[in-house]
Amino acid sequence: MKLISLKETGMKVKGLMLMKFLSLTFIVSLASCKDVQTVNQESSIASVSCQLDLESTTTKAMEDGFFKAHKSKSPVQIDGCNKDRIWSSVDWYDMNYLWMGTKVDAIDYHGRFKLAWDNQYLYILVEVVDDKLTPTLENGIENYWKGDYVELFIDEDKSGGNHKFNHQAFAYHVSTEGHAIDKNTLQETVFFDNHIEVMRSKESNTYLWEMAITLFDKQYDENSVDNKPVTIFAQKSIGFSIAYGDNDGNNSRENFMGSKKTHGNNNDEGYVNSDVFGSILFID
Ligand SMILES: [Ca+2]
Ligand SMILES: [Ca+2]
Ligand SMILES: [Ca+2]
Ligand SMILES: [Ca+2]
Repeated sequence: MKLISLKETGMKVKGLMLMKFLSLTFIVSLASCKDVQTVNQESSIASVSCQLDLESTTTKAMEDGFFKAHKSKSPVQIDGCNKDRIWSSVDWYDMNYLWMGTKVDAIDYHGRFKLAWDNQYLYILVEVVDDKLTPTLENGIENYWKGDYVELFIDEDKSGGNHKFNHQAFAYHVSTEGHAIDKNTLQETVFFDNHIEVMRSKESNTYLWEMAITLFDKQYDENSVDNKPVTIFAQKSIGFSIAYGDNDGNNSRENFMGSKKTHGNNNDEGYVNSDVFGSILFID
C-alpha cells in the first residue's frame, strides 16, 4: 500500500529503494524461519510448513483435565516452529472432548497440545487440524467467541469462582489475528495482547500455534502498566483448560472441543466460572 501511494506522488526512486529494502527483508526473514508468518499481521492466512511433528503419539487427556508441564532449560523461541529442544522431549495431550456441537471427524477438527514452562512463561504448542480457518474477527469484535480461536482458561492461584468481569482468572480467546481477547471490569471486550505472545505456522490443513503466556495473579489491574507477572516454580499448580472453537464459515461456533471431559453448564461455563477448569502441575 505504501508503494502505491509513493507512485501516486511521483516518488518512483524512493519507491524502488523501498521495494529493494522490502525484498531484502523478506529474504532475510525467510532464511531465519522458513515459511512462517506472524499471526500479528492483519492477514490470518498463515503460510506453509514447519516440518510438523505429525507422527508422535498423543496421550489421552484425563477426564479431570489434569496435566503436567515440564521445565524448559532454555527459553522457547516463539516462532510457530516446534524446533525447540523441549518440544521434542515432551508428549502431546489431546484436546478432543466434545463440549458443543455434534461429533467431528478428523478432517473437520483434531487438536492436541504440549506444555512447558520456565520461571517467566507457560509455553503451549497447539496443533490443530481444521478444514477451514476462519478469521476470528471477520464479523467484528462482538462475534469474537464464534471462532476460529484457541481458548486458554487460566486461574493462577486455582481459587476457582466467578471471573467474568474480574481478573482472578482469565479466559483468553487467542484469535487467528494474534490477539488475546477477554472481558475487562467494565464488561467490555478487550485485548490482553501483552499477556500472550503467539505465532502460527501451517502445513496443509494443520496449524501449529506456539505461545508464551505470562501469568498474572488476582491483583492484576487493567488500568496499570506496572502489573508484576507471577514467577513460575516447580510444584506450583494453576487452574487450566484449553479448547478450540471451530467456525468453518457459517458465522457460528459449530464445534467447541476441549481438554477436560466436562466444563460446567452446557460445557460453556469456563468463560464465567473458574471452578470448572482442569489444572497444570509444573515439574522440573
Ligand atoms: Ca519455537
Ligand atoms: Ca473445521
Ligand atoms: Ca484465581
Ligand atoms: Ca474452522
